[in-house]
Formats: sequence, structure tokens, C-alpha cells
Amino acid sequence: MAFDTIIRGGTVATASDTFSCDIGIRDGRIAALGAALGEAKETVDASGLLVLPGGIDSHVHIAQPSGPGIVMADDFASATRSAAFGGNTMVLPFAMQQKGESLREVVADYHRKADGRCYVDVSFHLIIADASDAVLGQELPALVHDGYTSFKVFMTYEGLALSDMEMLNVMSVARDTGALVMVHAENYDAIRFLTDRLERAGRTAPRYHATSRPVPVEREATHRAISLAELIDVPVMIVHVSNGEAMEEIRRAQSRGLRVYGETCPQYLVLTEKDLEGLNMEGTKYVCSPPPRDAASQRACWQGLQQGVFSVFSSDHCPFRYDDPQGKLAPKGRTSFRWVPNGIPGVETRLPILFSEGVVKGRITLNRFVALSATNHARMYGLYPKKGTIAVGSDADLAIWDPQRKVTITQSLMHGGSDYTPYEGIAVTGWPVSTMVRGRFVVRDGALVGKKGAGAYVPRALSEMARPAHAGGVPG
Ligand code: DUC
Ligand code: ZN
Ligand code: ZN
Repeated sequence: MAFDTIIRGGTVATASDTFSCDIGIRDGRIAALGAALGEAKETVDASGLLVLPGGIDSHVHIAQPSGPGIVMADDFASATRSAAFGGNTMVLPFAMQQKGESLREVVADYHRKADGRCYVDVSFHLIIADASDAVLGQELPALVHDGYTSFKVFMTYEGLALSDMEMLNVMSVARDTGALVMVHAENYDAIRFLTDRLERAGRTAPRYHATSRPVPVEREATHRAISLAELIDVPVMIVHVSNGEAMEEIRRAQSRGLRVYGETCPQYLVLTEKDLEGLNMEGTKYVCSPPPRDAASQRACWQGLQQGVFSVFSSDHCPFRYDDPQGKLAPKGRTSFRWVPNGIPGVETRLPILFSEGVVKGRITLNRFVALSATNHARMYGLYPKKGTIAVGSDADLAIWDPQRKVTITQSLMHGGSDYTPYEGIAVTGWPVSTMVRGRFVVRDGALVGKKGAGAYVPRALSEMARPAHAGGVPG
């Protein structure tokens, strides 16, 4: 038998082309693309459906320590199951260091949490909270060498925020090792100043979370992160960009030839700060940072996606349960927005929202959708062409979409550990009906058929974007 599986009759799309062809799969990889491929142990009829590279969500938080008494809603099993139902075949969570911890031990701990529990493939970014000489001089270079080729730094958050000096030191390690630095760009002191002032005025409701982190807080930090990266001559990814002013900082850097990349997320396309105004504590369901903003910011984020300022679209999945004293309704969180855990679930809804609001409404092409949802993530984070495309030799990581299916997003359709979706009631057209990882279905016709533990850890090469040949070149 020539193939294990043939997917027949679908419309296949990559980041560059859309074409009708059958896909022959052998030993977990794409072995042939064409017509009349012959015999296979199994044939899957995809007529009337789209066959796309499985989504790669390169910004998710799973089972991350979140402060005293707070528990994240997803472990690796529930997060990767939810990811698979959302058309994803790989996620990149963070292995988060806390002050004083050995990075090596942190990474080993995340492997223990993930091993044998994943439904889709995973790889880890690092979060550097303790930029000590031992971490930067020894552990970090060795980990980059071992395939942990990207790390995130924070310019805000108690216990995580790095000073400019520390950022420069971390960026120097990235420069020496070829790693990619991801930056959470918000000005910590400005947020603390505004938060104190709001609290003194009795403005503690969830909606003041947005007031405490206005656009200039993000724009300034974005500009500063870019300037620091320019000094070191190192590529950076500005993650979860929420508005036009920060986006314009990135565009300006790109037009000056700097290797500065941008990411935005669904919450900045379809939510606004008005969502934080819900009655009682309902607004906590939308507390994330940066906060959702306004209609003009949404339009700017679409422009960023259309014009290539943003090369990746991720969820920033960071789920907490709502009706739970270990989640959004933690006792301390009820006293002030300052203590509400930051983050919202989104790994399952990222792609249907982008498909419906983007492709179906004519804002982006199907090929741009593939680039933003899969291919550029693989290129950015050292996974291409094993992951992120449909090509002979690539892993058979595929999502089969019904482009006509109309669904109203609601919590009862979700498969993660949270008890709400911030996208409740949003009507979408287009839905991922089946997801296949390395030639095996995880979700088939809307039902879970994959095994827990079938998802594998994938070590990564250096980012293509961190190589000198890419100076000034932003993936389209
Ligand atoms: N902000 C982050 O920086 N990370 C996770 C969630 C959030 O809202
Ligand atoms: Zn962040
Ligand atoms: Zn995040």
C-alpha cells in the first residue's frame, strides 16, 4: 500500500497558493500531493472542505503558577484538547521562571507537566524573570543550544518586570546565541502610578483595569523595547499588540530596516474596553493585558494584519475560571482590579474568529489566514518546514475546515478547562471539523478520537528571522 491515508477532493491552501489536490500521507508525513495518488489504507473524503496547515498557536500559557490561591484553568491535557478542537496541531506555551529558580529546573518541571498529557504537539518558549549572571551566562545559552530558541521578557508585572539594564543583558545573550526575544511591552511604573491613583479614588471595579493601562503605557514600552533591541542589533517580537500607536512604532522600525516583528490576538479584534464594564464582577472575564481597547484600535490591528506589520496571530490563551475562588472571583480580586488574574481563554476560538472576521468578511485572503495562523509561526520559531505548511516531507499536521458552517460561539461548545468564553455569542462562518497531527486524527468530524499523550514535544531550530539574511525582511 503506497500510503497510510489519502485525503481526497479537498481544496488545499498554503501561505502562497490555493489548489485542488489529494494529499498522500505515509509515516506521519506528507508523501505526495497530486491527483489519482492510488491506494491507501484509508481514504478521507474532503470534498467541499478546505484542507489547511494545522494552526500553530505560538503564544499560550498552560499550568503556569499565577500567584497565591490562583490556579490556571487548563493543564496540558485540557489546553491541548481545546487547541485541537480549534484547528490547531501545535501550541507553544511558556516555561516560566520565577525569581531565584534555575531555568533548567523550570524547563524540566514543565516537561513533567506536559509529558504524556498532550493531544497536539508542543514546544516551549522560556520566560526570563531572573536575569542573574548564572542564568544568562550558563543556563540560557545551553538551553538555546538544546532547542529552546525563544524567550519572553516582561516590562511589567510584580516579580517579572526586568529593568532596561536587564533587558539589554538578556538581548545580548539572544544576539550571541541567535535566539528570538519576545517582549511584553507595558510601562510598569506608569501602571503602578495609575493603579494607586485609581484605588485612592475608589475606582476599583474591573473596568478600571483598562484605565490603569492606557495606550501610552503600551506605546512607550514598545518604543523602548525596539530602541533597546536596536542598540544590541537583535531581532524582537512585540507580542499581543492592542492598538494603532504601538503598531505604528513597529511599522516605523520595520521601515527603518530593523528586525522587529509584531503579534496581535483575537481580543484586540473583537473585544473592547466596554466589555470590562459588565455588571457585578462580570467584567473580570475580560481582564487581560494589554486590555482590549476601542473600535479604532480594532481597525488598526486589522491593518497590521493586512499590511504585514504583524506576522503572527496568536491567542495569548491564559485561562482562569470565572465562577471560582481560585480564578477570576478570587477573594482579593473582589477588592480591586489590581488583584484580578490577568488572562482569558482563547486557544479554541482564535482561528474561527480570524477565519470568519478575516477571510469570510473579505479583510484577508485565505493564504494570508494560513500565514498568520500557521506558516509564519513555524518560520518565526524555528519549526519550518517540518511544521506550518503543506509540502512533501512536512509533518502531516492538517486542519479540515467546513468554510460554510455557521456557529455561534458559546461555552457549551468549548473543550478546555475554563467555565466561560469571552467570545460568547459571536456568530462565525467557517469551522474546523477535523484536526490531524502527524497523520493521525485528534478530532474527527467534531469528535475527539486522539489519545492523550500522542502529542509530542518538538525541539526547535533557531528562528529564520534571527538569521542575518533576514535583516529587514518581514515575512508577508
Ligand atoms: N497578559 C499576559 O501578559 N500574559 C497572560 C495573560 C495576560 O493577560
Ligand atoms: Zn504578555
Ligand atoms: Zn501572554
